Amino acid sequence: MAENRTFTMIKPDAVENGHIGAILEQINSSGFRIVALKLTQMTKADAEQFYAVHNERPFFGELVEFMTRGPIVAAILEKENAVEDFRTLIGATNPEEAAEGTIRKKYATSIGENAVHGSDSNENAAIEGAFHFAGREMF
Ligand code: FUP
Repeated sequence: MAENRTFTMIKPDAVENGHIGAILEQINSSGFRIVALKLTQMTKADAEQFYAVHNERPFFGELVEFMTRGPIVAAILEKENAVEDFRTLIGATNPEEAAEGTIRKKYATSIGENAVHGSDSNENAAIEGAFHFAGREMF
């Protein structure tokens, strides 16, 4: 995947709370182009693989439970400096520490249920995008 792309998920909490439209609008109006997009639901095995880096952490079980409890919106986004700029747009992992106006500040309810995911490196953006999308689903 190109270096100007990142991967995001609108997580089950934000989908349940009706925030898909508002979050996509904020992403678009912040200069990101949607390259791939779908409503989907992760299986337990999917979530365990996606978050394998966290599998020793105390919150791993809850994280897998949460991420599989309902549909998510998966998307690949394109913009110059996409990974870093998208992390700025979503704000800190813990919404209490997230800057005013960020997506997590506005829509997240807790550190565990924090509304959106954003890749933390170009390498992980490529891995995570390929996890959710086939080549012919990316534009
Ligand atoms: P981020 O890169 O901001 O998504 O944060 P991390 O990769 O550190 O964490 C991934 C997910 O694990 C978070 F979105 C929510 C969950 N998590 C917790 O539930 N508790 C924590 O203390 C840290 C992370």
